[in-house]
Amino acid sequence: MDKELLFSANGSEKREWWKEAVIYQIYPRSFKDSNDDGIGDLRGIIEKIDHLDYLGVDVVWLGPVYKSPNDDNGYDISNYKEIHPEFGSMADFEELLIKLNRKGIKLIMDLVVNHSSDEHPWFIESKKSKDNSFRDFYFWREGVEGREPNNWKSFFGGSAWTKDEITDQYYLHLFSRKQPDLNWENPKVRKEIYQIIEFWCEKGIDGFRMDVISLISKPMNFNDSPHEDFLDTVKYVYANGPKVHHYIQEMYDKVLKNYDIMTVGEGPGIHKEVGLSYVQRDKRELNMIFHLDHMFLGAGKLGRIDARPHALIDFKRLFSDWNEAMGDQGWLSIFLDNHDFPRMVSRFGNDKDFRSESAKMLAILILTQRGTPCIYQGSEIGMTNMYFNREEDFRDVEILNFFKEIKVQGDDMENAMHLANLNGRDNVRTPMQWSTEKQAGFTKGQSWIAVNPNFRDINVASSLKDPNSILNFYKDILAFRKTCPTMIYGNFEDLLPEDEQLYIYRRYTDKNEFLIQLNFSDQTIELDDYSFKQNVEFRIGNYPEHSINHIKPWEGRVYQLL
Ligand code: TEU
Ligand code: CA
Repeated sequence: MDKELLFSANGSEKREWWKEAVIYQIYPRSFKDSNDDGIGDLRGIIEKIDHLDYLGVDVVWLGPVYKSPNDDNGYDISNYKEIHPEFGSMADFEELLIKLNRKGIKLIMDLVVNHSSDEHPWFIESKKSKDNSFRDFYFWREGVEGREPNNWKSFFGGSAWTKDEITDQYYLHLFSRKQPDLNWENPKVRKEIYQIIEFWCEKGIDGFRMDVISLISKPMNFNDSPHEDFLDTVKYVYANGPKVHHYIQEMYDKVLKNYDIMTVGEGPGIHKEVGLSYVQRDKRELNMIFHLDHMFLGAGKLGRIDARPHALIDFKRLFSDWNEAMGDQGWLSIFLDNHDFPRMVSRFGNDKDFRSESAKMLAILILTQRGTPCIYQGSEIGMTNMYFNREEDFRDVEILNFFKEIKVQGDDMENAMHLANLNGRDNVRTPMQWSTEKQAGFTKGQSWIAVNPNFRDINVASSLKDPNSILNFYKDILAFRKTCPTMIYGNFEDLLPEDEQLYIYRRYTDKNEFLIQLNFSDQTIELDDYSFKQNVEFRIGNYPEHSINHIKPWEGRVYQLL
């Protein structure tokens, strides 16, 4: 069938390459080490382009590779136009881009401009004096009665303000104290940032994942947050600020509109009432957003670090609500893990008794929902969370600060370790597991972070040899999605919203209809109540056999209605 015709779906929707693409997220530090210093790098990624090509992904989201003191592993940038020597050179970057493009794979970069590193020259200047020309590149405020300017808390624990002795004022950092927030109110800051965007677009990259873009506009009165719950403070004080859309539209007008690029905003605090405002078609802002509502499901009073199990009904309702919020005007990227959240098969599947089945079933979910799927490195082989036995094995600033707070408060360190292992970010930063060689073939040096000992059973090399591996299932379902415009442009409807174990939904246009059935339980479930009467054709599933009268534990399947 003619590609144009194939993808016109129900004809009303304009085709967009970034809607049809599947993104693969690389956390460069943990992907592949080429020079045996124990740290992943650009040449390591070049070595593994064939893996990406085999899988059939269309876009690589490359995590930050800029100069950085690595307080937050590259999300604290000290030079936006220089490649960190740990990752290689600008020539390595340009070679990676060319070689990806030769395989028809695009590359988007991580744009981290809500904050810089405190080692960025801008901040080094800014802190020197109150009348320094870079002073208002950041937010500096007087303390109040010897205390911080307000009650804002950092995502990484403690106050969001740190006092600097040189000028005896506090500066704002919503993340670590080494990540001072940039003052977007200052047109000079915005001008510098648009220039950085242009610099990378001129290199030929294909877009940006915009880090915490929802936080760039602060309420300039800096009043105390009235919210007890930190996540409410994020939603209603830090995020969706008064000028956030003005800034993004200016960014679009000044630079984004000049390139055929993909822009995906990461949006802590973006809730479904405001989601469309960032991505509305023809609104000169972003193509799509990663909302985080499902990732914060079950978050306790300490935020997501003490997330409790959540009900499938709540998970399903979120997907339906967000589909409704986007309608045919907006667009999402669909994901179930990334470098900030536990491994998807551990969090949403059953990584003990049904690891392979549930990993494949979750792949069906992210590849049949309405939105641009994003696969995080290692999910394609069903990598799992890891248990770190010792405090010193953790690497993530968020966790290390959490442990410090627990100790200061004299709280239960054992429980803190349990929570860190359950919900911490180090889980998803263990090295990509390439083979059964030492350190999973990631490095011949000493890896910067422990390798998951289950690499002997879970690795790319073994997966390639197994036609029923998770990897080969991802390859198959990615290929299926490419032949199926309804999975991209079709409408979505949850057919069983109140069921506690089953997720059954349809994707449809005026020409085609697909039924997706997912069993989020360890039980086989009879389907006589839900079995459909129409004739159906089985398209893909994660078990060798299937029956329309029952669905097995963690079974997922896609039928086309005839
Ligand atoms: O994460 C910001 C964000 O969405 C947080 O909620 C995130 O989940 C983090 O774990 C705090 O709980 C982005 C990046 O993805 C993250 O890696 C960075 O640490 C952070 O911004 C600061 O740049
Ligand atoms: Ca290296």
